[in-house]
Amino acid sequence: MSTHTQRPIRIYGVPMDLGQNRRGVDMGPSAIRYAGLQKRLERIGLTVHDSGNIRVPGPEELHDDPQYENACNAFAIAEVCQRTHDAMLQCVAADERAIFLGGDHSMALGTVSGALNREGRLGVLWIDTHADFNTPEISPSGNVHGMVVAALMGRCPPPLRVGERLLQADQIIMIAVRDLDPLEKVAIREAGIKVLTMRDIDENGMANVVRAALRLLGNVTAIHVSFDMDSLDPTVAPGVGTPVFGGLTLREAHLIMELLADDGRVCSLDLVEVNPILDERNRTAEAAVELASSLFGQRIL
Ligand SMILES: [Mn+2]
Repeated sequence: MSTHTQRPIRIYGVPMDLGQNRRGVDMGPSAIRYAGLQKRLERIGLTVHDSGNIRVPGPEELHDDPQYENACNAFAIAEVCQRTHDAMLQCVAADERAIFLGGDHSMALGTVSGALNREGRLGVLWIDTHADFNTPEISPSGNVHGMVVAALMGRCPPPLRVGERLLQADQIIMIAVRDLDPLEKVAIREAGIKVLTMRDIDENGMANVVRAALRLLGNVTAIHVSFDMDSLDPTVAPGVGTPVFGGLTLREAHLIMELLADDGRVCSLDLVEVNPILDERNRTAEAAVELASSLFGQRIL
């Protein structure tokens, strides 16, 4: 097996804001590129290609679109996610690693469903304040970015199915969760998904939490990291649509990435929910770039 760490990296933007109701997150890919993502990765010796953005319609174009009850823009989101899925399949076919820049988290329906086609068995690390495990039946908001994991497991109605493979409960570990809706909490317990919460991090320390996650994913050959920037505390990442205090410090987030880099199995990364309108001088996008460079091999010493 050629080591993961020498394979080139392909970047795509998914400027989608259809999965939630605050404007601005569609500018996330520009903000992260402006913060110097490609240069930072090249500086650590990586070959990086940027393929530009996946085509995403603006909400203004969707006035006449059919709507699914309590899953806003489900049809349009699914179309974008199908294109995102196809882009990920190309990365898989070329044996490239991939970074997808959001956009809101609903785009992960495309990235993860595509990554499930990697050779061997895929594991997913979902690093997020929220579990994104609602379904249209139980979602308080109807926002699809809060349903992605349920959709990936085949628990959402047909518009929210992309690709042929479903994610299994033992293929995903959630880290840094601290804000669940009441019925979502019940659903996630019943589904048997392993959730490593902020309390686990407080009690055991981040290094032990990440090592536990990697042990639980011991039988996977490739790992997709879905990093929601709202997992960071709003004092370090203010530019997100749903800030919740009590989040990760920048160092805790770096440590996740550094330990994953040492592990060597990471094949793809989502960086989602950067909202430049709500940000302060692009610091959330800059944090995203720093974290990506740690994940792909930047070392302090
Ligand atoms: Mn999320």
